Amino acid sequence: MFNLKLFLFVLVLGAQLVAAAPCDIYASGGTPCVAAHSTTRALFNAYSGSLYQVQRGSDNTTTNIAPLSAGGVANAAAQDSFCAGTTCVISSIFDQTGRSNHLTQAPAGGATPGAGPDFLAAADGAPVTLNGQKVYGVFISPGTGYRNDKTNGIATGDAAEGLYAIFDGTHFNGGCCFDYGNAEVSANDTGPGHMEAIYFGTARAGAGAGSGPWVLADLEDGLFTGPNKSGSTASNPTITERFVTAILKGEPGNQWAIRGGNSQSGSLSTFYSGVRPNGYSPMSKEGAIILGIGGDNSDRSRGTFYEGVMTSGYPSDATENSVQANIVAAKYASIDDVSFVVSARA
Ligand SMILES: *[C@@H]1O[C@H](CO)[C@@H](O)[C@H](O)[C@H]1NC(C)=O
Ligand SMILES: *[C@@H]1O[C@H](CO)[C@@H](O)[C@H](O)[C@H]1NC(C)=O
Ligand SMILES: CC(=O)N[C@H]1CO[C@H](CO)[C@@H](O)[C@@H]1O
Repeated sequence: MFNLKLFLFVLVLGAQLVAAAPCDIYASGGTPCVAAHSTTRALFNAYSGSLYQVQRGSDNTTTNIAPLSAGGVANAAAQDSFCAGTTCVISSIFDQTGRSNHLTQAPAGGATPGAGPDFLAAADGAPVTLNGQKVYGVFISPGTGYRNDKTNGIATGDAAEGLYAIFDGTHFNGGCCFDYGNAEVSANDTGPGHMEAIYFGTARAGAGAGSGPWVLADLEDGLFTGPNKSGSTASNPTITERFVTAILKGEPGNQWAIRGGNSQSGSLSTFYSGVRPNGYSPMSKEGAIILGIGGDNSDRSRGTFYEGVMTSGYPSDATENSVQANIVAAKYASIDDVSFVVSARA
């Protein structure tokens, strides 16, 4: 008798054996990663360098956390050991592309004049599992932020780029702005079109359907679901998943898109694809990278980041769909689900 379950299992196993990591997939699609950030896993199959750095409170020393093997998940045990009996913060999130687009403590900006730099995330703030192995995400509470104002290869002006990020769909607020992506190099608001970053939360401007949270686009001077800033957008749903894959991309010719899906299963949906808001084409992207803050260092938001990339070129939907398949196969799960994961593997 034909065993459907066995057949699907072998199919999935086969897919995993040949599956490339997200940045291998983007490269195959002709839209290579120019920044790749994750505290949970390598985003290239061949990557075995440092993923992130932690600094401990007892003596202010640092250590770098690498994958357990090339292309693998982070060695969280190394963090636990280094941080035992003291506190630790995530001091750097390294760029895996070799372009040194690392994220470090964000300086004060136009929204926080005279303030010191932002806080760093508690290193143990967002434990989850990847295929049953514990790893840590980046837990952003208000006042926390990361930035790089001197990047290499990130889109500027109207140049094409794509982004994805995985967030905790249950950790958010309505403060501005839990973002990941392209922002001003001055940490000041320099006007419409100077940002192209993924936003996640319930800030009302440009809200989607329901009460949120939503995957929105922070294009500066507005969070957008599509061409318009205000009003509810039926195609941009309230996110209810524990892990959300959020996608934003833009290219010359007045074209951009927002997509999203459940990082644990299923495929991506396109929430918007079409023209830019009035006044946003051509774009004036500046090429800095932010995480957890707005382009002017607005830092009143909360959220959790697990991994994300920025590409050169406008990725095809098919490329992004393959990345989503890789994300699902990576098996993100909340720590509450660990007993399930372990027993399922036994
Ligand atoms: C760690 O660095 C901070 C900030 O520079 C300083 O205030 C603190 O005294 C240092 N702690 C130790 C144990 O060196
Ligand atoms: C940001 O704007 C403030 C206030 O306008 C200004 O003083 C500061 O020089 C600007 N910073 C940069 C890096 O341009
Ligand atoms: C209601 C509203 O403002 N709709 C506008 C949304 O954006 C498109 C494209 O710019 C306009 O044509 C609509 O009028």
